[in-house]
Amino acid sequence: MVLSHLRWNRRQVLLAGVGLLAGGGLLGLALNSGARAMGSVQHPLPFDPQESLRSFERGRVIEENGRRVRVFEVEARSITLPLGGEVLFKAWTLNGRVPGPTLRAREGERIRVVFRNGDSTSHSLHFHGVHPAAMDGIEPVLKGRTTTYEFDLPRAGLYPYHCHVAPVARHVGKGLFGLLVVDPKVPRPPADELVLVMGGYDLNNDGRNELYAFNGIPDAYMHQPIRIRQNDLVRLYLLNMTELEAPLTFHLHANEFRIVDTGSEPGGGTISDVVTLGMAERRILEFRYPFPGRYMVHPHQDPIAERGCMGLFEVVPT
Ligand SMILES: [Cu+2]
Repeated sequence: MVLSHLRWNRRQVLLAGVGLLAGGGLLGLALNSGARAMGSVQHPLPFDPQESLRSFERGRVIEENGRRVRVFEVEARSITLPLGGEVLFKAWTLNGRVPGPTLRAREGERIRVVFRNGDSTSHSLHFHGVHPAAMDGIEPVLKGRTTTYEFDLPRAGLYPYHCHVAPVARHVGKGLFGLLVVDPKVPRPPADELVLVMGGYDLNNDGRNELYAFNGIPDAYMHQPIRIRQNDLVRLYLLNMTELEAPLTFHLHANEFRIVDTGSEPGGGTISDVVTLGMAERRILEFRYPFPGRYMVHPHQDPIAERGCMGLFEVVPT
C-alpha cells in the first residue's frame, strides 16, 4: 500500500513542518487495492466527508415585512486537518468544515448570512451572484467581529462563496470556500443529490498544490466509496475551487452525464463523460448507473487525481 499522491521530496516535507510517508503509485492501482492505506498514522477527521456529500444547510426561515428571509450562521475558525498519512494541515474553515456548509435556498427568497470571524486572521464572505456593492464581501472582517450579508436571490443556480481577503488564493487554499444552491421555484425532479467540491492544498506555501481533494479530504471517497443505487437519478452539484491551477476536468467512468450549465435551466443540456471547470465554475450533472459495481470519478488531469482528487461510486443493485 502506498500514498501515491505524496510524491514530493524530503526538503518540501520539512518546509511543510510535517512528516510523511513517500511512495509511488498508479491510477489503476487504486481500484485493485480497494482503498489506499492512510499510512502509519491515522488522525481522526474533524468532519465526516460522507456527511458533506448530502448535507444541505437550509438555515432558519423568518417572515419579515411580508417576505421570506432565510437566515444562515457561518463562522470562520482554524482547525488542524488531517490530510492522510502524517500530514496535518492548519486549515481555515467555515463551520469547521472544508468546504464550508452547502447553503440551500429558493429562487425569489432573501438570504441573511450572519458571518462571525472566530479566527485570529481577518476574513470575509464573498458570494457570487447579483447583489449591492455593500454586500459583496470584499471588506475584511477583523478577528472576533461579526458582519451580516443580506441580499435577494432572483435566479436559481449554483453560486460559490469564498473569503476575499488578500492574498485570496491563500485564504481560499486554506479552506474558506463553499457552495450556495438556489433551487428553482418549480422544483427539480426528485433525485439522489450530491455535492462535490474540488480543491487543492499548497502545504508548503510554494505557490503550488501538493494535494487535492473532493470535499476537503484527499482520497476520502476511495477509502469509503460514495454509495448510490442502480438506475437511481443522481444529481451532482459540482464546483471547482482549486486555486493555483489551470482549469480542471471532471470525468465519470463507464457512464455519461447530462450537463446543466451553471444549474440555471432545468431540462436540455449536453451529454458527455468529461466536463471542464475553471476556478469557481460549477455545473449540475445528472446521470444514472445502469450496472452495479465500483466506478472511478476524478479530474482527467491524472497527476491531480493521483494526489487525492479521486473517488469511487459504489453502485448498489436495486
Ligand atoms: Cu480569509
